[in-house]
Amino acid sequence: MAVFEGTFTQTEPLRFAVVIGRFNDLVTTKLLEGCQDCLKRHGVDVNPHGSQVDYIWVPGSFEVPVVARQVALSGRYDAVICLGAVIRGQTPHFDYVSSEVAKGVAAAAFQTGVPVVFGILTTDTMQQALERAGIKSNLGWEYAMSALEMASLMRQLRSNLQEPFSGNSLSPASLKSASIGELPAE
Ligand code: INI
Repeated sequence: MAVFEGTFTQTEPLRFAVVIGRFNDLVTTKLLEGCQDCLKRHGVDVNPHGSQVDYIWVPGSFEVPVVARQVALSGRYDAVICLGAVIRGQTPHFDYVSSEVAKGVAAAAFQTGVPVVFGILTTDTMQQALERAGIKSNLGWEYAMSALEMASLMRQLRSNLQEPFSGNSLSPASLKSASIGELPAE
């Protein structure tokens, strides 16, 4: 048997998409800076004109999941990092926005098989958001660490895990369309 764990080295082949909500950009630009700092210090070329990271801006956190899903489906990225800030004091529909975004980000990862990092700050006040985006610590750094780890882990799993039924070429797509009764015996 084996133990699989993501690493933070050998980042040269990794490709990331960062989806950023413009709403509360005082906070989200700081999260992005923390995220880029982390990626850069782990050897990733964060230049938007380079080959490793693409940046996609959307109006607000609510729009993040649909775009995260779309970029994940492209097959171009090892991980997608979602950045946003939903602040309770600013909206009566805080609970709707934050829960929809959380569900949407989780669904984007689950439906595509690509790690999608939940980097959406949900706080009661702007002060709390700023504290988490650079004043005390910068959670953008932690989100980038999760993306690096998951990107590396998924690559390892793809290259190490064997097809469940040797001799058969059952892809995840064919498994999805096959009924249980049609699966070959081991
Ligand atoms: N978007 C955020 O990212 N954070 C918020 O706190 C927020 N507030 O307060 O409403 C917010 N609203 C915009 C929302 O994300 C959508 O962009 C908008 O509803 C259009 O669909």
